[in-house]
Amino acid sequence: MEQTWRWYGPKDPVSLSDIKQAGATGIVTALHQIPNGEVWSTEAINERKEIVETAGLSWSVVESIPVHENIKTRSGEFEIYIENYKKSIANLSSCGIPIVCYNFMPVLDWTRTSLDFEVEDGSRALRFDTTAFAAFELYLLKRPGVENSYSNQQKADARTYFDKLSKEEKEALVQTIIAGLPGAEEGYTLEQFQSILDTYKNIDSQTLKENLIHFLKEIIPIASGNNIKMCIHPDDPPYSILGLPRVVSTEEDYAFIFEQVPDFANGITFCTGSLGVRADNDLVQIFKRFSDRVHFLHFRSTQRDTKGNFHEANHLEGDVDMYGVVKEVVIEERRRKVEGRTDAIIPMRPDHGHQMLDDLHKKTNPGYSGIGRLRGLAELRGLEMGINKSI
Ligand code: DNO
Repeated sequence: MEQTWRWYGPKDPVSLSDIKQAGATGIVTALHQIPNGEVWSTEAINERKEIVETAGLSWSVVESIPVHENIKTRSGEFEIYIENYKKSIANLSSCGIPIVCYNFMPVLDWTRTSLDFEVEDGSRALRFDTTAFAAFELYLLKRPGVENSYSNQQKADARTYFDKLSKEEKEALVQTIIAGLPGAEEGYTLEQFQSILDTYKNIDSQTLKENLIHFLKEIIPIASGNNIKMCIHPDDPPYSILGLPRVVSTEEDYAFIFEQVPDFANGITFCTGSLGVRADNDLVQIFKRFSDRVHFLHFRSTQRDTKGNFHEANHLEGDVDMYGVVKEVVIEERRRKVEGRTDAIIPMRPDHGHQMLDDLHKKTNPGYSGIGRLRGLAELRGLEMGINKSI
């Protein structure tokens, strides 16, 4: 695996020099300063590339070129945004950046209800709590139709939870959910949030799937012709929230996407933490079935219960069979080497990490503090070496 690290650009409190000391060689970054939907110019791409290369690192993966909401809903200026997306892909190709990660989650990118859940060892993790989320929708957002999304018991639990929250805690819950986690690009007020949810009123999962396939049919030939590998990130969490459809959560979802658009430029960001939240996702099986198309790896683990609640576990703990997945990666990389493929080494980044040690006293990007990810990378690197030497 190529050891990579997500970097949010020059304002990231974790510097390129820190990343080098963590032992990563590749950078995963995006031009967050460019508004969603606009073209990434070669000047802007080269400027970022030079910063990365001056530090002795290489820009391995773009995460992400965000997909404009109009493309997901196939409304407004979606045709222009698709053309702009194509131009960005061609520009990245001309600058020699080979892989582009993106997602197709409606309205919100990844979502949590708490950014500082204390785990047993005293470090802090990201958590998604379904009762807290229900309280947000029912009593703060007051989403029309929300009553149909929850049972009476769930509503009662959410009420009890909500009644105990202070004003500050309510505000923090709203901010955590809608103000945008790092990399999500968009942040909203409650009013804006409801009005953008309304744009999905007539979009069920069948329609969202069609919109995704339409986007891919436009984009993938351009990526393929430019030697760019596109890799879709799974939904996080991998089930419906806010009454919105989700179309990239399961093995069947992937099978459908690749059946519709078979080109190998149409690939996967294999995110163990997101996929691992569903007990019915067999990660080793999903990896084996689509291994050829895995262009990028996000490795982290989650600890779930039977109600959809989860928090982020240490990288080698929790519900993810990390040994099983890394073993399949090693096998896949060997297979690609034998075939002479130039993409035999798959970029992997340690995804998220607990806030711990000195980072507990710093202002960090939630999930993206330095030390927790350093621990994750070190463990994953050791796991890979052990597997490599023993099979
Ligand atoms: C969270 C990330 C997501 C992911 C995007 C991909 O930490 O994994 O923000 O980058 O969904 O487009």
